[in-house]
Amino acid sequence: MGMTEEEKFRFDLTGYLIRPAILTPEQIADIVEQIDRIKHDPDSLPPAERNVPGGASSLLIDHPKVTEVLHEIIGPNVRLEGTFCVWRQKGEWAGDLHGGGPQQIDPIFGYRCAHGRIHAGMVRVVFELTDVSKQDGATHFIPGSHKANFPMHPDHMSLEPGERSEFLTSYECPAGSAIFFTENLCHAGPHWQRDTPRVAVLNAYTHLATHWHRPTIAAEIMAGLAREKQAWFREPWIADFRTSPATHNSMERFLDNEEPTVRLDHKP
Ligand SMILES: O=C(O)CCC(=O)C(=O)O
Ligand SMILES: [Fe+2]
Repeated sequence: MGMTEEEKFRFDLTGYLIRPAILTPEQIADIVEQIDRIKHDPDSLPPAERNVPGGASSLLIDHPKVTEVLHEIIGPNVRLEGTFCVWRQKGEWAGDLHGGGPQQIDPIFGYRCAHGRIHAGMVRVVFELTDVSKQDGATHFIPGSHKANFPMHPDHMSLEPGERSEFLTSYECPAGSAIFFTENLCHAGPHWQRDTPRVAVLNAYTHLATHWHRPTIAAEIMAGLAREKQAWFREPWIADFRTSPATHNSMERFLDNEEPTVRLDHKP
């Protein structure tokens, strides 16, 4: 159980890590089918499954091969605070290189390692649901940039062919793989190159004390999740000092209570 020493070395050195083929072919097929319908025929799905993390994709919330990594690189208290799925056609893209350098995404979400332990404030987990090759245009990284001591240099920030940093890299992996990266790593979702779509789910996990993304999950999606899954979206606080000893905002406490998840009724 847990990460291997080699995985920890790799994640700390580069800022990302791939766990290949953690999903079964049946799980992959069910989630691809759900995302196809979300993007192309949402009315064919019950309301609770019309977006991630509902329906078949809910197994990604707390997949054991993901949870054990998060507990090593974020800590024992983790929340899932944002998720989206993509059906990315050739030529579509998510955006330019961002992150990396000394300022980090924000110090409270920063990457650090102390006393042999990694403390990554926010970790993105990409679940690739098709086989991906290095040329396809999946998420690209500048390895090591999560620990860079100088701001990202403009010469290394282009995604244009022929102008790319020699350090810019991507990955190849079989369908059903999880790619973990700290949001402090300089990364991008470049133009998709393949004739067949990129089908993926991208989750953002953080420390229980913090909240980067404003919640956007629809109330009917959340209501359709099992209580153990909802627990990943509990409110961001650590201790309630009205009791003695203080009450800890643990998963177990959430499961023993009727308390709702984070508020979902915000207007943009
Ligand atoms: O779409 C991608 O490949 C990456 C998107 C991104 O920047 C992120 O998930 O933080
Ligand atoms: Fe990003």
